[in-house]
Amino acid sequence: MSEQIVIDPITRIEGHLRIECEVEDGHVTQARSIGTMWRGIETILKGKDPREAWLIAQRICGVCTTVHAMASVRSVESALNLEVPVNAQYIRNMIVGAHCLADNIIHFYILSAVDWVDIASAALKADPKKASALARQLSPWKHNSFQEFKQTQDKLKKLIDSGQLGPFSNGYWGHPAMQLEPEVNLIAAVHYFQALNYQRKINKVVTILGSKTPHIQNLAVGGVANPINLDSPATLTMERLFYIKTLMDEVHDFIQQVYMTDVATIAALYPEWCSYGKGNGTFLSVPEMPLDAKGETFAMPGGYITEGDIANFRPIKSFNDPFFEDNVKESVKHSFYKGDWTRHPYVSETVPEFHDGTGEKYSWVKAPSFKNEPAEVGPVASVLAMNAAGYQPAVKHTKWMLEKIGSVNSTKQDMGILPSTMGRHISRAIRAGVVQEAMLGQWDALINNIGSGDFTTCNEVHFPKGEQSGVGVHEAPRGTLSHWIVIENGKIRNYQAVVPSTWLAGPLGSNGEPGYYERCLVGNPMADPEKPLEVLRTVHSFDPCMACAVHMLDPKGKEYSTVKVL
Ligand code: NFE
Ligand code: MG
Repeated sequence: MSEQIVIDPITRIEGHLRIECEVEDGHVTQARSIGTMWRGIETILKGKDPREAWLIAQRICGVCTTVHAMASVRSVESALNLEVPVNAQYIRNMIVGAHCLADNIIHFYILSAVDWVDIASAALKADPKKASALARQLSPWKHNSFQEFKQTQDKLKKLIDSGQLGPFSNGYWGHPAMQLEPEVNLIAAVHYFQALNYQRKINKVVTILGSKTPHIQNLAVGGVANPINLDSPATLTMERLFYIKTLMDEVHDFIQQVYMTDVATIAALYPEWCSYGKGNGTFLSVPEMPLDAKGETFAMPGGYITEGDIANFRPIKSFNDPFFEDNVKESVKHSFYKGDWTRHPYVSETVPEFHDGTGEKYSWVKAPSFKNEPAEVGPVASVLAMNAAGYQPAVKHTKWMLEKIGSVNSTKQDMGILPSTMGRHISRAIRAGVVQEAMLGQWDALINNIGSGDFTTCNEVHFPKGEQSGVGVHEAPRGTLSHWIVIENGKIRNYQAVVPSTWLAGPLGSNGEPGYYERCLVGNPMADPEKPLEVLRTVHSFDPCMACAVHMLDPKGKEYSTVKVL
């Protein structure tokens, strides 16, 4: 017998997402992903000065706050063929890296670990002595002491006794799909609280370089607005740069000894989740952390993979690689926008037209495609591409994670597990290892370049008469982000953002192919349709951000649905 399940809203994500599933014999047979909110930022940008686009565009989201700023300045730079001083690239790259690590830490511990980790079991059943000993066996992390474990467990018990569970309210505690031993649950709970501290530390790097976060203030089309002056305290002094280095070093240990270790351990103990949630085998990522003024060499490679085989890797070589620029399209056949078209972003439009959702159009999210096919963007795509390119830090961290998983559950693992629900967490952790190394490399490069006497941080901008178009790409924490700008006589004529969560949360495409969440939910088990934990696992593995995906509120504040917190 088939049953329909509706989860609306999905919680522990950014924004408003509704998932509808058909369930038969304990498995999902069909799913629909529905973005229930529109914001219209692309429309606001029309007619503005391209130099201020990034300040508006980064308001698309307050989670991936820096990424739209980056993609936006890069789109204008691409349209104008404007070079960016290497100091500015290094400073931007450190912001990109630090933001990504903060985002990865928050996503795993705060937003998704509770899909796998039973907090009530950690509080009430775990032996803190055994848990601390196991944690020390798994990792050299210095904060795995018995005292730390005992204190955290006491704190959790107090929360439960008070009846006010705060962030742990309404979790699926005791759900049959929760499989971890109480001690492993306690390890993750201890690290949950530590994670709050480490995401703050790495976010300080973004704040110091960007002047504030969320929503940095230091970018400029053509570079950055941080003057480098070794004497003035108002600017990037050596003292500040060394403080940033200290913060990056502290977080370095947390990433490998805690985050990567915990993801590997939990992945090892849920092996079946390395086979649920697979996509169509098409992956798209772009290179990140440019190392030269033109954006032609990068610290981290990216590219396109088909048929799930890294032998089919086709690199995307530069910010202006026509292979990327020519092959991205968006369809609105199933989205709440006027018309029924599939267009390239330079000639695309965003004209809202709400339908009740019972017909062909059922979501505010558009459906992007690459070479006329949906593609998975995000950490799996990035990690596969970096391995395909033979990029050594990625090869090393991938090997480390796969071996760690194998050492916990005594199996031999290969990269085939990555495109899956659990594989997205594994890939995000691998990528975090790569990002933190690359970020430290950017710090060295900046110090060396300043040492050679180059203090330049911004190039001048001139807008020629006539029309220019450009794409700004960025490999954001949730995947490939691109901003597409058409400039006419110095003003924005068209602006389109094609965003990671648009690639993933989109509805059916123009040929009827399912969107990525829709595709990956099919086949998921469901032990108890009243408590659809397994659906949350797969949806959360993508780290949805609906503000990014749809970039409005009904101006009359009309109620579309009622909310029940799960
Ligand atoms: Ni609002 Fe985002 C990231 C972008 S969307 S979080 O990362 O771009 O997927
Ligand atoms: Mg868009």
